[in-house]
Amino acid sequence: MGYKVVVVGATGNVGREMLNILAEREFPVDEIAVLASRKSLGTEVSFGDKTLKTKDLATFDFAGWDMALFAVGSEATKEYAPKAAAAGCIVIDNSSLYRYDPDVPLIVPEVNADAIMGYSKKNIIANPNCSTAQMVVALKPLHDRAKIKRVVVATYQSVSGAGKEGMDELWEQTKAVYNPVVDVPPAKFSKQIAFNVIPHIDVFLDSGETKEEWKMVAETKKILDPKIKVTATCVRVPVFVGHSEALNIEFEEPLDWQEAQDILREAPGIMLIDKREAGGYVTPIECVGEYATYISRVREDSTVEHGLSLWCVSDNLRKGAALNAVQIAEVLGQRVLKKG
Ligand code: 11C
Repeated sequence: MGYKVVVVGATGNVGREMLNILAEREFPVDEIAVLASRKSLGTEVSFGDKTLKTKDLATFDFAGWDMALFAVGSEATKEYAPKAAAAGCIVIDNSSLYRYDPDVPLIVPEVNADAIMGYSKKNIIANPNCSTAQMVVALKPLHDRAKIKRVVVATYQSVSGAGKEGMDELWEQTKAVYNPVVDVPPAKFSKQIAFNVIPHIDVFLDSGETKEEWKMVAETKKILDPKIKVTATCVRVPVFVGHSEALNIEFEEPLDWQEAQDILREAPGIMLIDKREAGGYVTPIECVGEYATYISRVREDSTVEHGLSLWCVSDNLRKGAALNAVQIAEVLGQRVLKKG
């Protein structure tokens, strides 16, 4: 016996990946419903070797469904997630709406799967921001060994984080650079993204940080340890899929780079590719379609007492969103619903 699963926002980048990953990982599905907003209604999506027609989110009755994986914006989530949860369907939400709610667990299964039992307060579980998910997977095993005090992170985030429109803008602008009669002005991004980098993701806050930077701080504290200090600079780069991060980590206790490599090699969800030679590291294009968080360039940072620097890359649509949501569904199945 398996689960009755709903995917909400099934025609978007993340919704489609959720369906791919549910099928790839042979999640025990008895029945699946794929929902979309009215403008995408009737669009067909693939689930394994099946083709499914989307149904209307606005009129769907969530009663009798076990879980709903939401991959829509905060506005639609605000309207429909409480309805699903009230109908007894457990929501796994990829938006930022519930992440900071103390009554909603924010889960990265490799880091804090035990927090899942908190789902019952609202029948909702939150999925973190993509840039946080891969970072905490990398930090967790090192924190367990040597206690992290502070993290300085700079991100190099792909345009797929901004949805299909972001990907289209990079594609059209890149072509237009070679065709002077075509002009593709910035729309989704605030400046030209083709052949450029933009130090701005999500809205600006009064502090001068962007919300993306704030999310990395707040979510790391909630998922991993509220004592860890994080400062982030989040940058959009002209890459279609795969977020990269340069991390500088300060520990309470000594930890040399060889031991850190050994720890990371064994840690769940991590693939260490770290040869100190040309090409002995992972770049975003190589992680597309993969599950792992890749770590490379582990080295000592001698500017602080106990410091390491490293490079961390992952598929933002997978570990950063859809894969993590499906992993949460798996934990929910194993620990709570116990049907599969
Ligand atoms: C980006 N990280 O790359 C964002 C996308 O809070 O779930 C995901 C935003 C979020 O633009």
